[in-house]
Amino acid sequence: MDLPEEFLSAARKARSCVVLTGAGISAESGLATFRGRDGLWRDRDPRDLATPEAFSRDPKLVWEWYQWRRQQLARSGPNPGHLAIAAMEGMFDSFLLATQNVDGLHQRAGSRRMVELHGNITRDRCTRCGKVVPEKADGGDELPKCGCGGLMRPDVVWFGEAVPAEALETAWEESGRAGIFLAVGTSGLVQPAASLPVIAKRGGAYLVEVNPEPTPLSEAADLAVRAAAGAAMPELLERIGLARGMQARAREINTKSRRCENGT
Ligand code: BV8
Ligand code: ZN
Repeated sequence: MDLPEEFLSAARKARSCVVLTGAGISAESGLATFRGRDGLWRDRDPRDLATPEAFSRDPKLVWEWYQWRRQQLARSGPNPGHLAIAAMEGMFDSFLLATQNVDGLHQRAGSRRMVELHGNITRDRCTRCGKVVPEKADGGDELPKCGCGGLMRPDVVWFGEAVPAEALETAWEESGRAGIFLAVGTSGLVQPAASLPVIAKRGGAYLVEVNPEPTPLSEAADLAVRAAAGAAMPELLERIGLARGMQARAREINTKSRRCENGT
C-alpha cells in the first residue's frame, strides 16, 4: 500500500492516537452492517428497530432482532482488523478506541483502552431499576424479566437516547488532543460519534479514513484508504510501527494477526 510521507511523519510524531470504529470493521467477521446491502434485517430497517419507541410498541419483535444478532455473534469472532487495533494501543503514549459497535469483538481481540459509545449487545439492562447483567440465554417466548419485575432490554444506546456521558466526554477530549485519528468502517452518519473526526481535525490531527466506500468524512480526510479493514489495518499497523521504530514489535504483531486470519 502506497502511503504519503505526511502520513508516515504524522505516525512517527503523534503522541496520541484515536481510532473510531463502526459496523464495517465487523463485516469481515460476518456481522451485517447497518446500512450496507446486507444491512437490512428481514425486510425491516434496523434504524426502525433500534429505538425506545419500537421497544415499547413491540418488545417481542425487538428482542427477536437482538436474539438473532446474538446468534450471529456467537458464530463470529474478531478479525485481523480488530487484532491490529488492539495491538496499536501499545504504540502510542496515549491511545483510545471509541467504538460505535455493540458486538464486543474489540474486547475479544484484546482492546482495553476503549470506550463503547453505543453500549454492548452482550449485556441486558432492567428498564425499571437499571440493573445491568450479562445477557441471559434466549428464554423462548418469555420476555426476560429482572428480579425487581421490570422488563429487561439489551444494554445498548438506541436512536434518540443519550450516549453514556463519560464515554462521550473521554472520546471528545482524546479526539481534540489526537495527533492521528483513524475512522475505520463507519459511514460517518450517526451523531454524536460522527463529530469525533471533525473535532480531531479541528485539533490538528492527521485524519485517516479506512473504508472501501467514500463517506461524508472523506472530504476532511488527509488520507482515504479505500480498502477493507481486515486487510488494511494490519498493513497500517506495520507501517506505523516501522515509522515509530518498532520494527520487531510491528512485524511480530502482524504475523500474529495474519495467523488469526488463516485460523492457525
Ligand atoms: C442522541 C446501537 C440525543 C443499537 C446505534 C445530531 C446530534 C445529535 C443527535 C443527532 C443529530 N442528528 C441526528 C441525531 C439523532 C441520531 C442520529 O445520528 N441519526 C442519524 C441516523 C442521522 N443520533 C442519536 O439518536 C444518538 N443519540 O443523539 O441522543 C440525546 C441527547 C441527550 C438526551 C437524550 C437524547 C444515538 C445514536 C446511537 C444509535 N445506536 N447502535 C444497536 O446497534 O442495536 S447506531 C448504529 O449505527 C450502530 O451502532 C452503528 O455502528 C452505527 C453507525 O453506523 P456505522 O457503524 O457507521 O455502520 P454503517 O452500516 O452505517 O456503515 C458501515 C460502513 O462500513 C460503511 O461506510 C461501509 O462502506 C463500511 N464497510 C463495509 N465493509 C467494510 C467497511 N469498512 C471497512 N472494512 C470493511 N470490510
Ligand atoms: Zn430491575
